[in-house]
Amino acid sequence: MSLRNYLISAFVLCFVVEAAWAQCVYRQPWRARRSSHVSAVVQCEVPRPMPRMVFDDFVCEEDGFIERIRWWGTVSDPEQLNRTYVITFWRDDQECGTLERVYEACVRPTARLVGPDCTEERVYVFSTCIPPFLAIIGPHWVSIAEDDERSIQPNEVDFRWSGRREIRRCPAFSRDANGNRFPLFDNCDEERNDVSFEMLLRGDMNCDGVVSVGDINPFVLALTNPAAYQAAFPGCDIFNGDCNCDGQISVGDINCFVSLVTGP
Ligand SMILES: [Ca+2]
Ligand SMILES: [Ca+2]
Ligand SMILES: [Ca+2]
Ligand SMILES: [Ca+2]
Repeated sequence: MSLRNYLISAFVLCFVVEAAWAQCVYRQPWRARRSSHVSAVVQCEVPRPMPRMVFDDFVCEEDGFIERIRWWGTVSDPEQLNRTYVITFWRDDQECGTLERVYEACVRPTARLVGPDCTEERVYVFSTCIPPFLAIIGPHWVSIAEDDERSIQPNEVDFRWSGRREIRRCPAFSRDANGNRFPLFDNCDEERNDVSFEMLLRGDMNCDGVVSVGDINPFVLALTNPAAYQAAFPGCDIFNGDCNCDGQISVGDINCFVSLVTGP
């Protein structure tokens, strides 16, 4: 039996139910050429800005888990790509600012080159699973920052988060260790930026916002021919298929993917 037929029969055999675990999906992907913004913290265990930490807002349309994130940025050296990054979520204050931190995870993402920005820096897209965060419906804030202590150059900037237009809801900003807040101005046109990131739906291989039988063929393609998958679904993250979160798309993801498609 071919892999595709196996997946379809597994799907058909299971009773199709709505997945019990709703997920919060939010898309604010990089669009070419905006410059990037320093975002670093002292270390995972001390998530204090060093020297600046960037925040942007996002909205969950319903209560749901966030289990996979991707973001775009530049690095001082390719060695920095897979170093540790700190993801934090913050409560929204209803006035385009943050209240307290409600989540923190230290992750080592996968990264892939996507192209130059307006300053000719190389922009990479980073992707990683995170321990699930249950986000309630409504606005939240996210910060993604370099873990400076584990970076390739402690006390130096090694990561910048790529800017993005149009600004959605509230403008992104950065904060220093004293709590001072700064707007993000693009280096090229001096206009304000948001930053580039997405909260992704695990198992959604065709990026239509749901996990369904329609994801089976794209999953098989991702597994067997990643380049063809990227060409067919240029706006999608192939790592949505990394169901077991080991940083690779492989046969080890099949059972997990089937359980996502067929529900609990
Ligand atoms: Ca550093
Ligand atoms: Ca925003
Ligand atoms: Ca889908
Ligand atoms: Ca995997």
